Amino acid sequence: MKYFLILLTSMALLLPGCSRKTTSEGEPPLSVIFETDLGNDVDDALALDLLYKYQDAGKICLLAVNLNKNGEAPAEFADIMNTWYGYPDIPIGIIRDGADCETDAAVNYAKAVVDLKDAEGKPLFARSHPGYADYPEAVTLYRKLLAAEPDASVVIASVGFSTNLIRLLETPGDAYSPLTGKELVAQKVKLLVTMAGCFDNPEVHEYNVVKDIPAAKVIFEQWPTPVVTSPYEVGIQVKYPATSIENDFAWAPQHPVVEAYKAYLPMPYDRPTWDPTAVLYAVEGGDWFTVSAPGCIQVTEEGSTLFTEEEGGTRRYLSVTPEQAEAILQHFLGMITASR
Ligand SMILES: [Ca+2]
Repeated sequence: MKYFLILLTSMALLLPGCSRKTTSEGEPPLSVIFETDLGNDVDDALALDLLYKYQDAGKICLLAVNLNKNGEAPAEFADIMNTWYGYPDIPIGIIRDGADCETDAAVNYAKAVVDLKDAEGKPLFARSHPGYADYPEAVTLYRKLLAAEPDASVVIASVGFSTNLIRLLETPGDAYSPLTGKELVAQKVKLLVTMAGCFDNPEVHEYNVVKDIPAAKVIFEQWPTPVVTSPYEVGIQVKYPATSIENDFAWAPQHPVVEAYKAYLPMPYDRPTWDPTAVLYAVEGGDWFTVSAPGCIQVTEEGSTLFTEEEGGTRRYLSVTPEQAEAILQHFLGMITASR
């Protein structure tokens, strides 16, 4: 038994990016996988900042940053972020032939930050990873990581398109697990939290849904675990203030999140927290929000998301009152302004 415990401890030390120490409440940290389209809207970068701060606090173990936006820059930006925040070993998974979104933003801020140079012409921000060719496909990384986790333990926070997730469901058994992707998800994933959809206006076709409607349809209708989504109307009510981006990171001469903000839109601007609200629910649960009754969610051909209350349903969506929106904003300010 003693030998077994030593072996387990050694294995824990070898796990990437996270000490697996218990929280102050004696609970193991929550295992989280971040599924993101870094480089489109800048709120992905803010959501990632939040995740590192949850990891600093011992609340989560960030198992991976998986990208559903094509290209080298999002991966290199994620590597810059991992390195900046002191977690250079958190794995990064990439996508090939993902959703076409290259011209959606005026500027790919991930590329803008990656291209920044110092006065000597060297890359402004440090990297840890040797290069793009060595990144695993996100789907492969999911299988590897999920197979190694306890049953019903992993929370996926998905704040981009659902392409990787549908591809994961469709995978056959492999060297990591004999289970199909759908079986593996059903066994290992506790909860999928998405930033997706709009429930107070069916005429709004939310971006993360629209960019891959077939994938979103399968995820909302067939994903084999509970799904909770933070829709368009939540994040837009909690706007992260430009004053915080301009002032609270001033301790660093250059900060990758601030540089991302500067590249994305002309400063100063407040930005909705679509993705940070999904991360908040993924880590802290529903106390900050109004959580719908259980039900089902259908995705139309045009990209509307339609909720129907249903006893025993496994889909829920979030909403916020003005008071809840203000409380969430103050909570974000408290966390994000920590000097990192
Ligand atoms: Ca996003």
